[in-house]
Amino acid sequence: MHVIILGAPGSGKGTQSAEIVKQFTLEHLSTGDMLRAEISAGSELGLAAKSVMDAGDLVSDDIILGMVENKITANQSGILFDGFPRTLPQAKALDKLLKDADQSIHCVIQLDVDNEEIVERMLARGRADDNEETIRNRLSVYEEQTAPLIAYYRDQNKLSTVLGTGSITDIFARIEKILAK
Ligand code: B4P
Repeated sequence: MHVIILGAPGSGKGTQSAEIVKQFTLEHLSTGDMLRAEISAGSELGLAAKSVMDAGDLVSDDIILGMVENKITANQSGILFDGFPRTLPQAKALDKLLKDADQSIHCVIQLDVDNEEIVERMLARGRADDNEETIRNRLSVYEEQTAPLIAYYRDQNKLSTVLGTGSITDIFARIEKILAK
């Protein structure tokens, strides 16, 4: 089983992913975490990604696809994709990689949270890329480049939208119901 968790920046993808992998046998693949690990390691890729992330923009599809390809082809159990894909070219490349291995995405969980709550949460989180100007840019980049994935997966009958507000436990209970099917 391969699952995608989709949603605006700060909608709680990472938070819910941590809960999901406790209950389901899925490998957690977070492109955000992978990029932050590259930055911490001071790698060339990390250096290139840092300024893009600090500005609230998306790292290039080539860098992202280069980073995830081996993880996807090596996986045996099923993957929880967190923060990937974030653009239509990434989604199409993922479909192709899985198709070549006779696999596919089973389910896409979209976390629905309004922008005001998102801004509040991210300001409280206080990560390096969590200042108000960057957050506003990330939200508009999301609308332009990532939100079209909602229709992409809805058209394939793979999309489930989950209300992403309330307690972490309540939100997870909503997700668990969908994944248990
Ligand atoms: P990500 O690491 O994916 O992070 P995110 O979208 O900001 O956050 P997420 O939705 O996981 O929210 P979280 O659980 O932390 O991306 C960071 C950057 O990396 C991107 O902007 C981009 O530059 C780059 N990038 C990553 N993947 C890429 C790709 N595929 N292509 C191109 N670029 C890519 O939750 C947010 C906060 O809310 C936390 O403080 C949490 O504690 C709190 N929270 C969570 N649930 C809550 C709840 N129910 N109630 C109250 N607070 C809650």
